[in-house]
Amino acid sequence: MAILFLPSPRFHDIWLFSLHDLPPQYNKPAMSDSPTSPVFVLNGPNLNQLGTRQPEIYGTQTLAEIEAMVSAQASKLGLTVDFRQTNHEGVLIDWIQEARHKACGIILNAASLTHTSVGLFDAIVAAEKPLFEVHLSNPYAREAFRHKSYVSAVAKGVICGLGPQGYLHALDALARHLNEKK
Ligand code: DHK
Repeated sequence: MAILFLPSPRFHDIWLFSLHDLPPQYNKPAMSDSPTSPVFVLNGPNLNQLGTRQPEIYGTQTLAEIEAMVSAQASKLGLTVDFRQTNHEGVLIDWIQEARHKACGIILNAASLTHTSVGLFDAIVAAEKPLFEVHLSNPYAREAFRHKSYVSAVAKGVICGLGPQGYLHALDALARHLNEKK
């Protein structure tokens, strides 16, 4: 069992804890340093409807098909992916917090939350992970409210308007970034 020493408020004392007794901020192993940590590929609201949702804008591929493409590309690059979708802002923020400890990097299509969520911005900053922003469509060629992104300011790179291929480009860019850091 792992043991951690922490200084007590009575500074000359030392408290002994089992790691299992500690609050979560102390007992998270640095799994994300491991080369086997997955890339978190996170998808926001309404992307579960890909395939039938406005195909003239988002294409005809389903999210499951995109996941299969991304997983295949990841294994060519020697990476694994944890691919997820949620319609809920808080869940997306929870996943970005989780990525801090469990992922080697993040690919994020926050969908509509891209344009509204300061919470997402704060979570990305706190996660301290390389993050690539993806959009299937090109938001800059659409309504003005899509021209602002809270994600871009804290992303390593942004890929938009290339459809599902954008996820693959993001994965390539992340792999290159991780290799450069080695
Ligand atoms: C997806 C959405 O759902 C929109 O809200 C964004 C993004 C664009 C995309 O193109 O993938 O504005």
